[in-house]
Amino acid sequence: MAPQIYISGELYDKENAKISVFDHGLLYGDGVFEGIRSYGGKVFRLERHLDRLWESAKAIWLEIPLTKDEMAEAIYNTLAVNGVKDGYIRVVVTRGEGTLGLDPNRCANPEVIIIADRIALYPKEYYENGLEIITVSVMRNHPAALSPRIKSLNYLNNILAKIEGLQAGCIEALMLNHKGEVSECTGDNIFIVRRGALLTPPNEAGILEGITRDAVMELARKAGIEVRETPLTKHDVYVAEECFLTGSAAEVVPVIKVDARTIGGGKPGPVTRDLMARFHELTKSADSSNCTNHR
Ligand code: PXG
Repeated sequence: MAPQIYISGELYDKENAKISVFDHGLLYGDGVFEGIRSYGGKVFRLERHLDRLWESAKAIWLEIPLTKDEMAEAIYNTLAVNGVKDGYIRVVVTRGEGTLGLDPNRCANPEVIIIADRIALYPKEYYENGLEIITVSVMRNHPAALSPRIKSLNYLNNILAKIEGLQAGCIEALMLNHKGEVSECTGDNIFIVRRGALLTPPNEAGILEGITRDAVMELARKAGIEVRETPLTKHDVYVAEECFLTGSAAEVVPVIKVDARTIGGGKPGPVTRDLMARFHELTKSADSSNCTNHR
């Protein structure tokens, strides 16, 4: 059976899953999204993802035409119909079909799209040997222009950074904020280990408040590791004992080189490996405070 895509209350075969070329999501990047994981048929931290989606929508004056419960049900249905247990869920809410011109008031009905797909992971060797990343010249969006906390359909800032990283042979790229501080990568948050403590940039550094980031901070605290959200410079990263990235797609992935500097021993370090294992356990656990299961 062809993949079934949810669009505003109906399921369509992939070939017929289409929205208008007058949708402001396409014309202006006017909309919001979430990238979510499911493990063993359970959606990882669904409530947190829905909260963030609703917060992103609120920030752009977009009213999502469903309740959070209805959205959760639509997500679980889409997973079930597609027989996806371990997969990737993309939820998109666009401003909807309108007219040419920016005015969102011309868009009567936001469109809700849910795609449940298999997950394309990074190659296994990245988890075993670690990634090399570089700092790119593209600066993270200035929070006063477009807050990085909004997961909007305007991802050009990150795409330009990703291109620069790819051109240098790196699949992830580190972005600095308008103050020259470390913010995050194009689709992942960054952590370092310094004198045994786990450090990551705070919200004020202009980051997306990652749900994997939150989970990893919780796991670290439970394991007795000191965790601090604190501004970081490139220098802090270069001299770190360890470095890793977190994100729904990547989960926890070690970094062993930044701007051609070897981090720590040039191999995934003990804290990183411990947190990777703990995160893996968390995704397998049936804990309902961890994963919300509506079935
Ligand atoms: N920063 C940015 C800019 C992101 O886009 C993260 C950090 C990590 O957040 P989470 O909540 O995932 O831990 C992201 C996440 C996709 C895709 O399909 C993008 C993300 C996650 C999953 C899929 O492009 N971005």
